[in-house]
Amino acid sequence: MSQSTESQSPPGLTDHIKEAKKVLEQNRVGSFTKPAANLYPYQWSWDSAFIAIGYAHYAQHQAEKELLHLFRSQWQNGLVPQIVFANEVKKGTYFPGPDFWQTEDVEAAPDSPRTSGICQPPIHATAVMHVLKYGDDYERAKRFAAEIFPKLKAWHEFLHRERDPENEGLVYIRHPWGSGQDNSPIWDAVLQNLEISPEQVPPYSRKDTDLIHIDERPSDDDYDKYVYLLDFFRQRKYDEERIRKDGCPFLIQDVLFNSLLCKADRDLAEIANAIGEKSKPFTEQADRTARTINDKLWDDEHDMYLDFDLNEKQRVRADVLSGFIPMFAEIPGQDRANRMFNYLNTHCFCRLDDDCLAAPSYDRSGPGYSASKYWRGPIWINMNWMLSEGLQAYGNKEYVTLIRNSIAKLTLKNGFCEYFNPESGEGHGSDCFSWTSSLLIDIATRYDVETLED
Ligand code: 9WN
Repeated sequence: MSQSTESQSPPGLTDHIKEAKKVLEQNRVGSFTKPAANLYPYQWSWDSAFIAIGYAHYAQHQAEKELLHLFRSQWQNGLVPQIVFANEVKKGTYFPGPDFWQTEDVEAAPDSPRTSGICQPPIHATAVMHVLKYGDDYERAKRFAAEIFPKLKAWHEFLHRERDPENEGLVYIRHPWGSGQDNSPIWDAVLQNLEISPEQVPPYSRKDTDLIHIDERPSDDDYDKYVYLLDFFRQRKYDEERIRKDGCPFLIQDVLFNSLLCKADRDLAEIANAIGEKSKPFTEQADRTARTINDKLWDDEHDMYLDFDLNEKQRVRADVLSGFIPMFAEIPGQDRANRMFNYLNTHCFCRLDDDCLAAPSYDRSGPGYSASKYWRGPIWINMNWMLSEGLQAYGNKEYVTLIRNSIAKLTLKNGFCEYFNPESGEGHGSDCFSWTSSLLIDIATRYDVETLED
């Protein structure tokens, strides 16, 4: 049973979808798809979920393989690692590679392939739901859902058990990489307050700046802090309780991560219904997370949701696009959604009446905004994909169309880049980026989007 609402794509777009499929094919390594050929040569957790969302429309088996490959490396405690390394990739290609993470001494971690020791936002149940909805063989999709269900359940249980010590309904992340938005201004204050001396940073050498100009990537100072945190975890053998008790300096309840968990718990409830399992525990958990996000993370002064720093015991002021993502999980009521929309629909992000591209990752008037620097302004396709799905639920049709057309225009003009300059549309970071391609496929398949001729 396919519920795909295949739209009649305008000619330019049909070829463009073909190009997007080519990117995924080129980035595929056996059972998984790399985010990008050179910059990211392994399997990344949330990338694979976004990639499966595209595959669901035309290569259901590939979507299933992608997710099953990731969950094959799930830790025994339920953690789904941010990176699954591949034994075939030449050592030293990416930093930090498997030897740096040292997970071989951790009982819960798999021996081969090795993995990193943090995790990324839990959008996997949402991707599985996409396969159930849009895959062309529903019976097969149900068998796949039944196979992956216990693994998804263990993943969500890990997060609620290990990352929510006060049992509040909100989980924490302990590294900027855990948010998926590595270089976001959200982390500025926390990282600035983290004072470390050079001898506290183990020797390392960056690889990312061999490929991408440093101006677009995090600073060396930030990288030292990323590495310091990583070392803090590996010294404690990734034991969550020890990490907390020993005063982990980065403990954040992140809006994006928790919104995606809430959405994923709702999707897990739907998956449970489809395969005859109990759905109530997941619905209850999602309701609890939604309530706490509304009570604790909503900022009445700034009309958006903000992260909460557990060490400083306060919200972190950074007006980033992810502050609107609770709409993706339908967490805010209509009134809050309207207030967020009124802010989004200003020059700070992109105003419907201006001829702009929607939507930058950070308020244009925010301190340190940059149109080309990683997570500090550029347009990311995954964030806008989630935002457009969320806005649609609240009836902001025109803006949803603006976002979807921006995605089509940006990728048609500039290729399937990792991120885009919101002023010029120029592509940045890696080219041939997998989730940019897969989400274009999803949008162009499900909705009518315009071509470049405007
Ligand atoms: C670290 C792979 C990943 C994405 C993240 C993005 C970037 C890695 C890096 O690339 O992060 O995880 O080396 O900068 O920020 O969202 O999953 O595409």
